[in-house]
Parts: sequence; structure tokens; C-alpha cells
Amino acid sequence: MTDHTPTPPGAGDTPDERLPATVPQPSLTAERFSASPSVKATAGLTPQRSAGIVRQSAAARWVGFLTVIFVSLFIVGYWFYELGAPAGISTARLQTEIERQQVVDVQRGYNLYQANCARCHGPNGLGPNEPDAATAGYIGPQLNDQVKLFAHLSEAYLENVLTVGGRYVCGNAKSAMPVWADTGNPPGPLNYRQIEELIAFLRAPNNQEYEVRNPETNEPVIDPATGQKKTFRGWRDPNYKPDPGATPYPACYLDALKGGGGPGGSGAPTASIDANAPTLTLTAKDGAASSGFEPKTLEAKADTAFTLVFDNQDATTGPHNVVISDPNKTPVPMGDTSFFSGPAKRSYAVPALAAGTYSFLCVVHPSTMTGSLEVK
Ligand code: HEC
Ligand SMILES: [Cu+2]
Repeated sequence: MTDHTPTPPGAGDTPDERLPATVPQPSLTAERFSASPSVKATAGLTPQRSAGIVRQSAAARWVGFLTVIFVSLFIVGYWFYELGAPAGISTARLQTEIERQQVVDVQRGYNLYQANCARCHGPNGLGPNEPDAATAGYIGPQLNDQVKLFAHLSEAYLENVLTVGGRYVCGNAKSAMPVWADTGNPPGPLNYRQIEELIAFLRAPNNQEYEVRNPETNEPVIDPATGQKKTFRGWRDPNYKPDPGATPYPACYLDALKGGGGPGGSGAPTASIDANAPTLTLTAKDGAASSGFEPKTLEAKADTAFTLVFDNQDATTGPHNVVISDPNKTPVPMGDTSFFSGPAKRSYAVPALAAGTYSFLCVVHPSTMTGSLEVK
């Protein structure tokens, strides 16, 4: 290999011979690419390249199609998620959220009620009709009453009562019920959330069961007797409808207790006062809610009707009334025994009573304002 070795013949002596054999120009036959011949000519696409384009654009259309399907399904799915699927399959997301919040409010309202209101309105909201009213002396009116809950104890009314205090109820400036809302004048102890929670509890339906939660830890409270979670129900019957002819509940609950319909009234017609009948007098001095009636013992003659005069001189501790119960704890009919605020006097016609020991009490203050009536 010292000198020039001749190139073997046919191995591209000339540049021309080294070029690959020219591919004959294809005739573009694919019907689908029937662009004008001039375009085809300038594009100069090979069949492979055209086939590639066909495949590519088909894939692109698939991608587009699937994207549209995906987005549409997503919209439909989200629609149902947000607004609730038909036929009750699922509830709207916001509705579910509202219900959950409602339950939390009712549970907190229950604790607020037990801590602040139960001592006057009773743990069950029955006020003077609570089973232990005689010893506990609940002075607040009954709240757990379908007639009241139906329209009278509306959200707006409750908010006003809790903001203004008991004087909002019957206009009694000396009402025993204080202001609760911190927006009141003077400000009460509860903030606006607590007021909302209380209202949620007072208006909670009685067809739903709620867990009692520990106010501090928010853990469910376990009943030691049963080992089960403690629960409570709302008060309001959502299906309650007053009688069509019934008069709406009066603005002031005292009016509803008038006319013998109230506690102890027993619906007896008011007997007219006999001027010649003997008279007994009961007095409620200022602060009678704690000091009670004077005197604590009355004496009456057996089988003789008499007039009971109730001299309510108490201008500070709220309305009072007086009812007499026979030895079997049955109220003695003596007319309208509704509460009234002092100073004022009322007289009751008490019918002839058989001998025995009777009791009298103020339904608003049954633990302190009580005494006995000896009929001999
Ligand atoms: C110190 C006793 C007392 C406490 C505590 C109390 N209340 Fe009252 N409440 C009353 C009295 C008394 C009335 C009647 C008002 C009047 O005659 O002046 C009343 C009236 C009401 C009324 C109006 C009832 C009606 O028929 O219109 C509502 C509602 C009420 N209270 C809710 C509550 C709530 C809720 C709480 C707890 C935050 C509460 N009360 C705590 C004594 C109390
Ligand atoms: Cu009283």
C-alpha cells in the first residue's frame, strides 16, 4: 500500500454514480387528500408522510373527542355533587353543609339553654309544668309548647326577647328575665353566635335526635347508667298545625293564661263575688318571690263559700297568682287565676269546701310562695 490503488470499477468513480437511485415521483392517489394537483406537487409529500399525517390527525381528533367527553362528564358529575343527584340519591353539598352546621348549632344551643335558661324555664322548657316545678320553682313561662312554638316563638321574636330581655314579652319593666345578648342595653352575657345557637335549639324539630356534647371538649357525653351516648330531641313538632278556628297565640303569654285556661284555672266559669261571704286575705309583699305569701296559714269554715282577696303589693319580683289545691292536689275552681303584676288586688270566689287541709300556692313561685289552708 505504498502508492495509488485504483478504485474498483462501479464504486462511484463519478459523483453522479454515488447518488442513490432516484425514487420515482409517486402519484398521490389517496382520495382523501384530493387537494389541487398544484398543491400536491409543491407539498411533495411521500405516501408515508401522508399516511403519517392521516394517523396523526385521527389521533388528534380522538384526543379532542375524549377531552370533550371527559369535561362533559366532569360537569355533569360536579353538577350533581353541588346540587344533589335526582331521586334523592344525594343531597346538595351546600345543603349537607347547612344541615351539619344546624346540628352543631342545636347541640351547642342545648348546652347554653341548660346552663343559662333551665333554672327558670325548666330543663324541658315546661316552666311551671315541669314534673319537679313544685320544688324547683321555675319562674319562667313554658316555652316547650306547640302552640307557642308554631308561630309565637319565631326566630325574630326570640332574638328580640333575648336582646331586649323579659320586658319585651309583656312590657313588664321589672321582668325577672334579664337581657341575654351582648348587643342589648345593658349588654347581656351571650354573643351573637350563642344567641343563634340558642334559637336553633329552641326551634329544633322533635323528630330528630341530637347528641349531647360536652361544652368544653365537644366530646359526646356518655350516660353512665346505660353506657350509651346521651341524646336529646328538639321541642317543635314540624307537622303541628293549630286548629283552623284557633285564635293566634297572644303577644303576651299572660293573656293566654287568662280565662281559666292557665295552670290551676281548670276552665271553671268565674263565680261572681258574694258581698256577704266571709273574706280571707293573702298578701304578697315586695320581694314575695323569695319571702312568700303573708300569712302562710289561712283558716276557713267548712261548707261555707268565702271570698279570697289576693293583695299583690309586689312591684319588683314579677307576676304572681294564687291557686288552692284540695288534699288530693286537685285545684279548687275559683275563677280566673292567671298571673298578674303588682301592685294590684284580685278577689276570687272560693266555693264551700269540705273540712281538711288544703294548700295554696303561686304557680310562678311554687317553692317559696306557698302555704296551707285549714278548713274546719
Ligand atoms: C331569672 C329567670 C329566667 C332566666 C334565667 C331565663 N328566663 Fe326567659 N323568661 C323569664 C320570665 C319571668 C319570662 C316572662 C317575662 C315576663 O313576664 O316579664 C321569660 C320569658 C321568656 C321568653 C318569652 C316567652 C313567651 O311566651 O313569649 C323566652 C323566649 C325566654 N324567656 C327565653 C329564655 C332563654 C332562651 C333563656 C336562657 C338564655 C331564658 N329565657 C332565661 C325568666 C327567665
Ligand atoms: Cu309568685
